Amino acid sequence: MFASVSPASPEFVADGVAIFAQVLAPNEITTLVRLLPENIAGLRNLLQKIPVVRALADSPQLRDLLAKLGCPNARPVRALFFDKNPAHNWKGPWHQDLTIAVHERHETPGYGPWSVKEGVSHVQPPAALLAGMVTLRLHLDDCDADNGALCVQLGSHLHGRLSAEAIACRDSARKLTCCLRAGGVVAMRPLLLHASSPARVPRHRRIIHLDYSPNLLPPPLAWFDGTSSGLEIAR
Ligand SMILES: O=C(O)CCC(=O)C(=O)O
Repeated sequence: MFASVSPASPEFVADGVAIFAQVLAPNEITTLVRLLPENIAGLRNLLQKIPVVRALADSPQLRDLLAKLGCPNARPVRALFFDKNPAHNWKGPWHQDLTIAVHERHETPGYGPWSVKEGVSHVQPPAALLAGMVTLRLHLDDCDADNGALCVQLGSHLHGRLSAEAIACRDSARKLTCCLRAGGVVAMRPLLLHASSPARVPRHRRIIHLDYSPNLLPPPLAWFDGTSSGLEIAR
């Protein structure tokens, strides 16, 4: 069930994160900003709601990044929008991204617990599936340590799924604060521990978060990925 992968850069393999500058052009950022709601903390299911995001997720520029990361066959499986702004200046504690969106709930060994978010079934898959996934975070605004940049614990993705106790013990790990200009992209493994603080100087910090996987789910489970059945990513 798990696809074979090409070699990624040694830094991405070891750290679980890589930063790319100037991936989106200013006109692409303007288009995306116009399509996104103005004053919310976040939005789910962008692959289904915003066709421009669906097209961008499979665009040559993002496919090129995925190839550099050693994931040339990964397909978009989920898209989220995060914004910190003066009305929604939130923080995220240290965590790993453990949940995927699926077309329909089917009890499957190794998959659980289940939840429903905005009417869509979500589940925690086996850590091996998460380990093969990659997330691209597309930055629509400049982001520095003052406006709630994401902080990651380098190499933490190599330890699999971590318990709450293990996460609490890891605070001395090597960290990176992901500061970058609008148009840049942070690539990371979902199992990488990450957190972010409220902005000290609140202003927009808009990010489109795209999850990719090279793998199919065990049938009848299928990704909720904006295709009719989720099975199309097998091509
Ligand atoms: O964008 C952030 O600051 C945190 C996002 C987050 O919690 C996540 O990707 O799981």
